[in-house]
Amino acid sequence: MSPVWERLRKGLDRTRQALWSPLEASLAESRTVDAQVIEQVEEMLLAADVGMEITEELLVPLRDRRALAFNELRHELRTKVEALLSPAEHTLRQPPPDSGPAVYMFVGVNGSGKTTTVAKVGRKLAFEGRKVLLAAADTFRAAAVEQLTDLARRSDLKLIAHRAGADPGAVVHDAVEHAHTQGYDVVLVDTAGRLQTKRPLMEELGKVRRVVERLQGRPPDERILVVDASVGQNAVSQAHLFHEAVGVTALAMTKLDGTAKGGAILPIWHALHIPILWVGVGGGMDELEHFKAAAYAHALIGGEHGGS
Ligand SMILES: Nc1nc2c(ncn2[C@@H]2O[C@H](COP(=O)(O)OP(=O)(O)OP(=O)(O)O)[C@@H](O)[C@H]2O)c(=O)[nH]1
Ligand SMILES: [Mg+2]
Repeated sequence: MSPVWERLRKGLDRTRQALWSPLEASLAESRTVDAQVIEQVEEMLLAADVGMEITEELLVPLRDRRALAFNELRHELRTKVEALLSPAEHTLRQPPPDSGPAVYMFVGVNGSGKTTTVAKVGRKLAFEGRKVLLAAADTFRAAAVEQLTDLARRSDLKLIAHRAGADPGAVVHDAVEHAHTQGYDVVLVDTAGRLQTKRPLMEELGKVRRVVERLQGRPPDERILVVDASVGQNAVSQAHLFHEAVGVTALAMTKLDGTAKGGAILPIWHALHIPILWVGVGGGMDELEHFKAAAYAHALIGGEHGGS
């Protein structure tokens, strides 16, 4: 059993339990699936925020099956979820050789997990042997700069920061130049997430993108939208908003551990077709996993590998 799957499974405990525990009573009586069980599965998938369209897509082929055992139902669902999501798997886009550092920009609404994810990703990449520089381009609050500074120090990562209130574009300018002269492989850019002042934020993000473009001759190699999984399908409107500003190229879904709505990844992928890089399964610095459709399907649907 893969440790990634284990950790993801633990992260999705709440979603999976909410999904299956109400069914246990009916299933104790009968091991084959009838229309009533399918109806219950439908309700549970909807409650996990899988959405009407995908729920139907998952269940329609199962409705007419005769004498379907519960384990087979799970197996079918798991296979289907995996098939739907495998095109969403993605690995970080690398710049061509000798074209300067890879720059990855993280955007998203307030509290979605940007700063934490930047630090987690920084650790992962450093662990893989890459020379990583963080850019504290959320200069909106002093606390934001302090938070990233603290996370960087604890993970032994280098950081470029200016004082609070400084121009985020200037921070990123310094960071990318520093990365060039000092031979860093990767620059991870943390940005502000306040939406109350929506227009200035979006302009600010557009400017950060342009600063990178000017220095590198190309925009940030990934513009990663960080989404709190517990917002469920609201993620779709968030994505449209940020897409306009920076052209989102990938997603990181955080806090899958803190929600019973972990099924939302399915309708989000279906609506946006933005690939998914990582899923966050806890606040700890190592609690970020590469998104793998098979691991996610197992974690969501359970069964095999040790039951629900
Ligand atoms: N349980 C859990 N908590 C997470 C995860 N990712 C982030 N958090 C927590 O979510 C909270 C907000 O995370 P931040 O990284 O500060 O979010 P942010 O998007 O930078 O927030 P702003 O800078 O205010 O916009 C923190 O308490 C994190 O520890 C996750 O995958 N699981
Ligand atoms: Mg932050």
